[in-house]
Amino acid sequence: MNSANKPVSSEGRTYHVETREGEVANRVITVGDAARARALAKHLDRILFERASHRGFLTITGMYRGVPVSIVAIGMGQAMMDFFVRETRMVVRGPLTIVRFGSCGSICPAKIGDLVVASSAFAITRNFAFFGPAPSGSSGSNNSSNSDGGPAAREPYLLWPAVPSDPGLTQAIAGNLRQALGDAHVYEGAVGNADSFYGSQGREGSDFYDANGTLIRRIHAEQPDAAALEMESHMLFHLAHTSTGPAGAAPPSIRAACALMVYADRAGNAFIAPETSARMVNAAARAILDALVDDAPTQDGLHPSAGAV
Ligand code: R1P
Ligand code: URA
Repeated sequence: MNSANKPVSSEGRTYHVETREGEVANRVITVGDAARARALAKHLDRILFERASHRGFLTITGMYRGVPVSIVAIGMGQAMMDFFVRETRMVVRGPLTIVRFGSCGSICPAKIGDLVVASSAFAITRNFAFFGPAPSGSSGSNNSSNSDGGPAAREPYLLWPAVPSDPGLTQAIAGNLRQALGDAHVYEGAVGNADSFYGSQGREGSDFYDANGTLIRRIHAEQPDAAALEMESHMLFHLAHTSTGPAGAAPPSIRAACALMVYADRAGNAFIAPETSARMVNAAARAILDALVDDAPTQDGLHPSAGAV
């Protein structure tokens, strides 16, 4: 992207995440919620930089075992992951390693309190053409299959091919988590990145026509190793897979992995209690931080001004 396409402030900060060169480390853990970011940051030896942006991003940069690490809370959904990855890529020189530490609903034997490490991630998107209204001049209608909308309109949801995580980083994270939590509590599999918590994750309700009663069955049929559903991992893996910059670096310039705490057991309606999720973050924090600093062959481009918190 040429600089005209990079919206930055007069201070050189990206428009949405609000970081600039020297403030973000080459090793990053990204989470959904700011409280999780702060809980992880308690495991750092030292905090060098912190900024909450006007668009809901929180970046905390510090040192872990003598290595710079950033923790970035991004909120929810593919668009926020896209902002975060692209704007972070703009301000970090050299290779970038990103680990998502999120939460998910389990569609495998993993139970609330277990973790799922993503071997790959695929996208699940609502197929708007299916729901209509049909293009003018055709006879399709709302709340039924829009049969005039072409082949893509026949399914209410589109399942996109899985993109693998970085294998070395993924194995390092899975190995560390098994040591920390026990083999029985760590699962590996494909993660479905849905564009909604509701319709495209197969949650049925009567307020909207979602046509999703058989969606989870279809996911298992088309992606047999599917283990969990959430909302950001495929965008992360896709952008890592397509990363080319910065200039001079051999693509892909981003390596990515993802570990997810099971918050919902989709075989039933159970959802995690807040005290259990806080315990899980603390139990998994060092496993993930250690994998990130041990495994990633990245350079550290932190600028001394990052010390000015
Ligand atoms: C939905 O409740 C959110 O939780 C999951 C989903 O991906 C979505 O962002 O992850 P986080 O806990 O990391 O936000
Ligand atoms: N996050 C999701 O996206 N889905 C769940 O079921 C739980 C957490």
